[in-house]
Amino acid sequence: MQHVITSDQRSFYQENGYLLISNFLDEAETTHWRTTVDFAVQKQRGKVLTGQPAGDKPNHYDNVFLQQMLLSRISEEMRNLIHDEALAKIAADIAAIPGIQLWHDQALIKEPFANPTAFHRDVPFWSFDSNDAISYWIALDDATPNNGCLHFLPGSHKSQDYTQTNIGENVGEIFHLFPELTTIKPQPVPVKAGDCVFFNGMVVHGAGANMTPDYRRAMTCGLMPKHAKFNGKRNILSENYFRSLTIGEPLDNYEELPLLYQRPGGE
Ligand SMILES: O=C(O)CCC(=O)C(=O)O
Ligand SMILES: [Fe+2]
Repeated sequence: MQHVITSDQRSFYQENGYLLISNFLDEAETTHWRTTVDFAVQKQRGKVLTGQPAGDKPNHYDNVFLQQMLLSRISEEMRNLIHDEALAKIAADIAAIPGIQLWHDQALIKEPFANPTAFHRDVPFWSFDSNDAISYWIALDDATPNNGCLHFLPGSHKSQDYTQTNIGENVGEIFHLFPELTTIKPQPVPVKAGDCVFFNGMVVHGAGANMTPDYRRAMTCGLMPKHAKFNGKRNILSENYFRSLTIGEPLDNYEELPLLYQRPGGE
């Protein structure tokens, strides 16, 4: 795993809201991540991936990708990968924040001929408002504009409008709520398996359709700046924890939202 982040990379991230690190994982690590994700996905779904094309499910969203969430809670191997302090430190270095808690992990698998992922921001779905959340998206297969690589709107992470938009049937829905975004040229980010894209939770991003008969697999994690404040949304919080919270309270329950990295000397 590539550990060293240069100041140029940090500046690119701060300016654009995303950063591609090519060859983030070496070949053996990539194989290990892919095997671990496949295994955990099968365990959670109770069945193997059969190569069946998308388009057979009644709900549009279910034909965008198979979304297998919180795999680190059901697989020890997955937990070891996701809870790796070195990985969380890289994210903290890129985002320039002192501490990181795990918001969620998820495998996002575009099945053959899957629908596109509509442009959206992630943070508006989550239980805190912040411009410092960072996600990583590790490619387990090569991804290109042909099979649904990510596309970003550079600079769109600087907004503090946390209004939620759908990941629905219309790729461009968000542009109707935020017409100013139409002036930004979307940037496709093709990747090889083992590459990693780090991106700000407020950057607008989406992915194209999978126009191929193969899977496009990725493992992603949403990371929360340590002790971000509860905004009243439930999202992935357990019902008990959700009910115990008042708006504005720091999300400091490490059983629900594990502390992955804390900079030495940070409070
Ligand atoms: O993989 C995709 O199609 C979308 C990824 C995404 O929206 C995310 O990881 O937040
Ligand atoms: Fe997203």
